[in-house]
Amino acid sequence: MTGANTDPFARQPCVLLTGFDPFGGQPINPSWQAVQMLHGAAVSGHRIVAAQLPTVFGQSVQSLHGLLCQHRPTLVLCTGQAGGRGALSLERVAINVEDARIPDNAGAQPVDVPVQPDGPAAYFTTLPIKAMLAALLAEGLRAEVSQSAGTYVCNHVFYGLMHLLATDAQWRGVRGGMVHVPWLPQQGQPSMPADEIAQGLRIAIRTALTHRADIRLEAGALS
Ligand code: PCA
Repeated sequence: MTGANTDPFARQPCVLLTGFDPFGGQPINPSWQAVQMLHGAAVSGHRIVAAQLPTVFGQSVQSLHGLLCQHRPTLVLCTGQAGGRGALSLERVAINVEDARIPDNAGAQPVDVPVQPDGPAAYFTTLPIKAMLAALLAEGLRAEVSQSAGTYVCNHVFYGLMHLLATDAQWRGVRGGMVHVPWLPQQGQPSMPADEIAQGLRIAIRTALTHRADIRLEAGALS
């Protein structure tokens, strides 16, 4: 007997973890380098499925939709490179705008257009970002809550993900979010090694799986 039904992992709930292909003239994308390291890993009873999205408006969300249908994850974490940031950035909000400073990998450069013409202005992540932040800092990793995922392909994918999860009943209860990661050391400074990024993503996922509601951090609790 062969096929997916005999796969011992087939019935195990899964987490979909995406990274992007390189863009903007860079030879590598740290998000993809890191998520690959977690492919197949078991975290809190879930199997991690890592997948690459193209840095292309439109196609990236179509690809993500296909992955949702194929793997039917209980949690989705999209990751992308944010050059210039020195910490793992837990994104709070996806906004309904595309405003590209550089063309995407297919040459498109939308300016001031909505991701979804009939969609709300923004979606909040449904992941417990404060609990994730506290766990990352407790393990000695650099992390922060970010109030903007930008207006390029990462925000487009984050918004597209949250719109799918919010509007299609088949994804009821599926939670989603986005983490921006720093450059790798060979790309410039500030940076974070790929294995450290992967370790942080594993902690972030474990915390998200074990916290349905977020925690409240008092002012100064983490400083
Ligand atoms: N970062 C880009 C898109 C792909 C990626 O890795 C962004 O922040 O929008």
